[in-house]
Amino acid sequence: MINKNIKSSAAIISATDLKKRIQHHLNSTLGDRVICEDAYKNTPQNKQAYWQATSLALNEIIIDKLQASKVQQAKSATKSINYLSLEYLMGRLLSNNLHNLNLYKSTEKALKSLGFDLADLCEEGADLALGNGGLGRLAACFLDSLATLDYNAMGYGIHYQHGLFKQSFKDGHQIEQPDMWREFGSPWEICRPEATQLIPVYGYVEQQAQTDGSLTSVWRAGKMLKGVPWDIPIVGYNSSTVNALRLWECRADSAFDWDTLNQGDYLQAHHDQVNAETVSKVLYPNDEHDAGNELRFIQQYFFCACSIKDIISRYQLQFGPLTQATSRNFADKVAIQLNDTHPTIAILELMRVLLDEYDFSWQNAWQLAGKVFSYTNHTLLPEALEKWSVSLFEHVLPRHLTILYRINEAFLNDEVNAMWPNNEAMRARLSIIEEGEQRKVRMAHLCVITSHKVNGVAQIHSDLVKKDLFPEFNQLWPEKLTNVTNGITPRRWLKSCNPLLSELLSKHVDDDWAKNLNSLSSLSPLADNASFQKKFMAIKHQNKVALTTEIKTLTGIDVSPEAIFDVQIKRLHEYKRQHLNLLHILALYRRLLADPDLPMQPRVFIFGAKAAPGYQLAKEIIYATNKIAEKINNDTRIQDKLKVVFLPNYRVSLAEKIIPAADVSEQISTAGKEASGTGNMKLALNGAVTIGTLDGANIEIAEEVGDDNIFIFGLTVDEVKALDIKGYNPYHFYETNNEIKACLDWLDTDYFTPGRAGELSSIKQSFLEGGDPYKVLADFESYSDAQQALGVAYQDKKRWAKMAILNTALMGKFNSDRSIEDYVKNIWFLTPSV
Ligand code: CBF
Repeated sequence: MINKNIKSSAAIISATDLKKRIQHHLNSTLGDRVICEDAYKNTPQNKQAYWQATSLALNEIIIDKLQASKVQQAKSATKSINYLSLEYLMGRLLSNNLHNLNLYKSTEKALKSLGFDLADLCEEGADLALGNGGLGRLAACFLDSLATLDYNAMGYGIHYQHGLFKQSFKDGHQIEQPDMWREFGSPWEICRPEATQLIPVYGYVEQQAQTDGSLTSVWRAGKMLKGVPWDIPIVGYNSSTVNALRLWECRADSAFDWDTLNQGDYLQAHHDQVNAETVSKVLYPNDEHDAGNELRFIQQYFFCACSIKDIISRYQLQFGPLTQATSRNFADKVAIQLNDTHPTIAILELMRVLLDEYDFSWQNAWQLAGKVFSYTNHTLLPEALEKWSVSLFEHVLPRHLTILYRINEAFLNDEVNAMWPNNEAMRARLSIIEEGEQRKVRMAHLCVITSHKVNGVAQIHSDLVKKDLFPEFNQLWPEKLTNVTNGITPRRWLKSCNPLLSELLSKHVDDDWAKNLNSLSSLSPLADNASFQKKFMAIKHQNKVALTTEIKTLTGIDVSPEAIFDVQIKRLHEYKRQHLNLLHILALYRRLLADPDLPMQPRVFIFGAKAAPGYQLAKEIIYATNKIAEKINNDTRIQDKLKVVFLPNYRVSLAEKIIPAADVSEQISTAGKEASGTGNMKLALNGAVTIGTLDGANIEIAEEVGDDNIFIFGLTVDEVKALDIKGYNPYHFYETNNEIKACLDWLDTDYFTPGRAGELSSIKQSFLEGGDPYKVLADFESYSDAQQALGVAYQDKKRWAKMAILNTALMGKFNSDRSIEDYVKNIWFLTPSV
């Protein structure tokens, strides 16, 4: 009864054919790299070669589909969405692509006949970790959905030589090492030298007199960069479409300065090239804004400029010259989404190109920009809202700055003045330029002023964007600010990462749930069914056993699959409050030491998180967690009732192993701080029960699964605000709650760091002297109570199974296909090209 609708490649590509293709790549493309004798079969070298050959064989099939999609998209002349994002957290591609093409089974068979296990080979691929966290992973899920739904889409980003750093622990401390995802190339990429772009930068602006007496600004650039595109095919699930993610690599315009080389100065001759290459060298390992960093600013400009030129040339190739007369058609055929403010310069670049290279009038250029651009806001945190100094703009992009000034002038004089006549305070508040000792450009203001739509990423977040972040803009343009709740692709986050559960679901759901995730709701009546509960929980148990082995391999720690697997996996940040979790672990440990027979279900607390290298307190929280884990895990007095595991190098592929095995999902940010979260959706979809605050998408998850199937605790957004207004005093909790006091004081001792008292004190200080900006102490008691209730619920096997099943069954809303359809209907106005 399952997957009746799959229109797959499997029908045309058999295991025998795949085997031939794999062998061909082993023998010719890879230059016969394999050692055939049986004794060498499973060496790392051979496994790498087989992984590569399998990926190459698959990519060949994918590229055929990519070409066919291009033809189809041209034929249907559909509007395209161009997604501009500085980050794409793609993870590994082999398993996902095989699932999306419905070729997993036949490839498994082909490899088996060659003596290899496909699941094992999938482990060989490096993660494409070209992003930091939620924002980059969201972009990856959206690309999957766009191709699945047959929309004409292109993702644009940077071809970083090094993605997000690799994390290891040395004596508990985070160590960062460079990520080498494509040291020897990647089988998924296609270089497109024919689409190379030249990008001017630096220099000065000259006023040139025209024959009619007017003055025109002419940019005399100081340097040229070369953008070389690499395409990664994006395969739709059970669809005919393969789109591309186009990543720009930066090179020097000319490889050598031959004059200098001839004079014998070899190093100087390489100088320009090295400079240019640094632009796409490394992803900035920070969720937040790197203010004042020229290289980051050039990264943003470089990829925006390459992408805008590429969008225009792709348009012209298909629809003919772009002129003022055809500009309406351009707006009908092209939409550009700005993923956060990182690609804001694309607005200025489009304006510049239209004005300076296509002879558009100001009015026409501005109108066109408004029609094509829309912007997604992903955070309210002030430190993450980008502001670049005017002097940096002037130095790097002098022509763009003149355009920006003109946009601002028109906005203030026409729109602001019409609504708030002669109101200087309002002009200052809404201006794109922030005045002060150092004048700054507010990138978000430029985005909001230009875009026809601005969206937040969960209902509460979008409401706060309207109410707190941009209330005046909302007053000016009440239709502009809107919501699109985030989503996740069920292909990667269930079908591919949890094969056992997928199989069970497919047996009971009369539809292709990996596409129509809402159809899982038909499982709801089975939530009480004893036999279904047994099967569902047996799979959870099997996944936990598998994770147990992984934990042992990665950390040497033994954990029992009978314990509750309680998971917090996300970037390390104070607002996400990994330290609230840690404080509760300390409290549990104390309670167990006081009464080793305390009746409680054994718990394994599992963390995965990278801290930005410059974020000291985040790194100290990692260190403290590791040190506390060491002590707890080796304390025989507590009879293995408590274990703490910090898995190193958290990334997409590790998430794919943790999520299917999780019982509990920790979503414990301070209310109002997490815009949406998407890990919450992935974990719930795989049957983990959430313990969380009324923040971000947790609120919508609670609405879907019902109050009985989630553990909500803590202050609400309004209560957090009220506390701030009243004046929050963390000492009150320290002084009145004995458990909090004892746990915090423990951090000052050398109990967890023998002979080195005080090493963990900074966390306590952040709560007390630091003012506890994220209200950890205020929420502790309520969190601890919710944890207690959760522990009790887990012991009731039937109750827990029901909760877990309902979480899986009721996640339909969080399919990223639904998010994409929301964008399509309200923002992009696309039609499918098939
Ligand atoms: O919208 C996707 C995600 O973006 C962030 O990660 C971000 O970088 N601003 C937010 O922190 C998440 O809440 C959000 O889910």
